This record gives sequence, C-alpha cells and structure tokens, in this order.
Amino acid sequence: MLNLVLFGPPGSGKGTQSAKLIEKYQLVHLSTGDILRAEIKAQTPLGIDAKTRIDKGELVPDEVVINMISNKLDQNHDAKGFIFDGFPRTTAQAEALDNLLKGKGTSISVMLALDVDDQELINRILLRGKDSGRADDQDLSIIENRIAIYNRETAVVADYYKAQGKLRLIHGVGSIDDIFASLCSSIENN
Ligand code: B4P
Repeated sequence: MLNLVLFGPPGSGKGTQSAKLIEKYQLVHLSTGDILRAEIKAQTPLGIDAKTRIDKGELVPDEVVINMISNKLDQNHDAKGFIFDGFPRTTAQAEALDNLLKGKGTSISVMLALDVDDQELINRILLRGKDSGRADDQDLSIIENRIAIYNRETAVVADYYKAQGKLRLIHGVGSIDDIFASLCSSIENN
C-alpha cells in the first residue's frame, strides 16, 4: 500500500496537491479539515463543537480527529492506499495513526512536507478567504494564530517521521504543477 502524509502549515497547498495526487495514484483522500467542515455543515454535535475551535484558529481535540480517521480507515478496506491531508497535526495523532495502520498490517510510506514562508501563507489564505466562506480564512489575527499553533504543536510532527527516515522536504512556492512534479518524484524515488 502507498500511504502518504501530506504535511505543511495552513495554506501550504495540502488540499490543492492532494487533489492531484489522488487522481494520479488512485488513493483514498482523508482530510480532517474537510471531514470537520462536513460535520459543521450537517450541524452534528461534533461539528458544532469543532466550529467554535476552528473559527478561532485552534486545533480540535486529538481524540475527536483520531476517532474520525479510525472510522474512515474501517470504511475503506479495499483501498490501494491513503493520503492523509492535515493529519496528523500533533505527535499524539502521529502515534495513534501508526497504531491504527499497524493494526491493519500497513504503515506510512513517506511524509511529504511542503515548505512555504509565513507571508506567502497569509497572502494565499486571505485570497482564498474572499470566496471560501471560511471564517478562519478571513481574519489576519486568526490566520496568525493558526500559523503560531502550527509552529508550536504541529511542526514537531516532522521530527517524528524524520526519526523513522520517512520525511521528505518539498519547496512549496512556485507553480502548482512544478510542486506536484517534486512531490511525484519524491514518491517514486522513495
Ligand atoms: P485544513 O482544512 O487542514 O486547512 P488548511 O491548513 O488551511 O490547509 P488547506 O489544505 O485547506 O489549504 P491549501 O494549503 O491547499 O484545517 C482547517 C482547520 O481544521 C484547522 O485550523 C483546525 O482547526 C482543524 N483541523 C483540521 N485537521 C485537524 C487535526 N488533525 N487536528 C486538529 N484540528 C484539525 O491551500 C491554501 C490556498 O493556497 C488555496 O486557496 C490554494 O488555491 C492556494 N495555493 C495552493 N498552492 C498554491 C501555489 N503553489 N501558489 C499559490 N497559491 C497556492
């Protein structure tokens, strides 16, 4: 199985590149951001609680997202592989993911980490905020909070995969197609 973690700060291109990777490698896409937004739209109790956190740029509790991913893995027995987009975002989530995959006799193949400077992240997210309708995309202080939380709690997850020899750093500024080509070359030379 090909199991990819697509990693990077908010606005680094995870969702954008996931769409292209899924098409090329026929993987099942598991985006915790997308799943949470679907829960918010459906106004489930989980979604109502998640919205208060997401709108402030905070992370949703580990146990909530770990359960979501566990359910999605169970629903996709026949997958050729998975692309984890926006998950794991903490070391506890990374450890839980390793255990879930181990229970299914598989593991993460590689972590692809998109590297983008903060000002570019802010510009991209504000631009998307003009039509995304996402409250967390429209306010500079919320975007800065998301980036600060990334630096404080999420960036360290790269070290977790580095220790396993699975981290690949990808320059994430430039054309979407050029970045996609770098991602594919990292996957195929893995
Ligand atoms: P996510 O949905 O994961 O949102 P994101 O970090 O903003 O990344 P996204 O994938 O959407 O953006 P992309 O970089 O593709 O998370 C949202 C929130 O949900 C989190 O803040 C958190 O509260 C919660 N959450 C999610 N997962 C969680 C977890 N595991 N644990 C706890 N909480 C969790 O694209 C950004 C923009 O850049 C787009 O408009 C795109 O068009 C543009 N872009 C992309 N590539 C570009 C390029 N090369 N050049 C120019 N623009 C580009």
